[in-house]
Amino acid sequence: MPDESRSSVNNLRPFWMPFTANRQFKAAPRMLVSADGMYYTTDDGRTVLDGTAGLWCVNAGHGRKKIVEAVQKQVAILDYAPAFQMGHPGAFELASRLAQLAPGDLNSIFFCNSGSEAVDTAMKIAIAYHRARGDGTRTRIIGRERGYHGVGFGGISVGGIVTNRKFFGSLLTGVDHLPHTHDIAKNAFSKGQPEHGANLADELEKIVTLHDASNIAAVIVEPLAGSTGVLVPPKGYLEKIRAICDKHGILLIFDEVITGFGRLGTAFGADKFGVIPDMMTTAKGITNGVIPMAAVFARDGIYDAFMNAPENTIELFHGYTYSGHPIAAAAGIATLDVYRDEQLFERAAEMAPYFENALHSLKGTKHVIDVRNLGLVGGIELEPRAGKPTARAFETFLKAYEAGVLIRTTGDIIALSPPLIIEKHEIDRIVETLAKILPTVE
Ligand code: PXG
Repeated sequence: MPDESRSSVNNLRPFWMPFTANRQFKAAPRMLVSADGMYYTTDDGRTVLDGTAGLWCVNAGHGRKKIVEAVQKQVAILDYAPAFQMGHPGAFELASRLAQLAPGDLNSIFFCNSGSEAVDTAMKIAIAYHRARGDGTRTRIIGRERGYHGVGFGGISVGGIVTNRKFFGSLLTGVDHLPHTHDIAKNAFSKGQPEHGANLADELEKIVTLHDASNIAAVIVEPLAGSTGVLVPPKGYLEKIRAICDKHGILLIFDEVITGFGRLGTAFGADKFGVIPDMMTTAKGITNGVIPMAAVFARDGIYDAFMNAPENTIELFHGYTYSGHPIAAAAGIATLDVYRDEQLFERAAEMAPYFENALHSLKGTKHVIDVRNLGLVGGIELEPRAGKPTARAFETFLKAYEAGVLIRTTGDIIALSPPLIIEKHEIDRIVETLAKILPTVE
């Protein structure tokens, strides 16, 4: 068998890598072996500036001592406690801390292990909530084109990415989709929220007319769509969605897996946009990416609706072996401490204008057809290479990595989401690297 490995100890064949061009990667691996602060180190000893906070999760930067120590301490004290019919203090403490951080009365926290699980959980809670109130025909869930809600069957069904859906059969029934809000013709090079597109929220009224409100449980949207290329909500759009949901008794779920924990310069996207949903799904930054964890936040009225069942009965038949895992809970508490002590959400807000100006300096650079941003999220859209969509962006990603800067690409869009500790000179380095590379890409 040919040796597919660059490293003498590892054969690269057995690991079926997620969302990866496996053969391309294994032919020329990009291997990260350590990380500290804003930087990764590769197996060939190079330093790479992390322009993406891992996968949008390492909001406080890498190797944070307080989080590392909390995990080390917890694993030695209580490695695991059953999640069903038993408890441990860490999960209650973290839930209380999260409830304090959340806007409005999003005070009930259901722990999961990934954003995908959080989405499934929120969808199930929405349907079961209506049923618990005697409104059992409300089962439909409305997502959005270009939405990303993870890869469970629930998430891909309400999500709007064709490649994530088309290989997987009939998906979940009873879903529908709002149109996406991306409109370069009207909104190209918008700084912050674009002017045009609030009217797209009116499409929800049409969907309600089609199915009737009595059949609709919830609407789920990312307040800012991350994975499909940084789609910032048009001014007034989320407010309209909220109003239409209220009018028809439909729950509004914000998928805050990316926008939660400071990414937009506030604790949650809900805070940034001043629109409070009925549930929020979160993950990633909840533990700074250190240990897998996710959480669904539900408003008081949702939790309370389940608490009318006879005592001693389980109110919600749902949960995971690792819901509120002790080590994840310890990581979560330490992470919230770091965010608070270093005022990282505020820091993100302070750094956002510099980030915005730096990114928009790429207007006029070869291939760039749009730049958009909010908080510490940036999207740079490239004109696709004729007949070869995604190739140009992927080549840019490879060249940036060679030049020591980690970016993400989705389709022909470069997505930037650096740790919230990023310094101005590091923002400059990312932008200068792109300015240098893009003209060299075919
Ligand atoms: N909802 C949203 C809004 C997400 O962004 C998920 C759910 C699913 O989370 P899990 O933990 O199941 O992966 C996500 C995940 C990227 C990228 O580069 C984005 C995600 C994951 C990996 C890569 O755009 N988002």
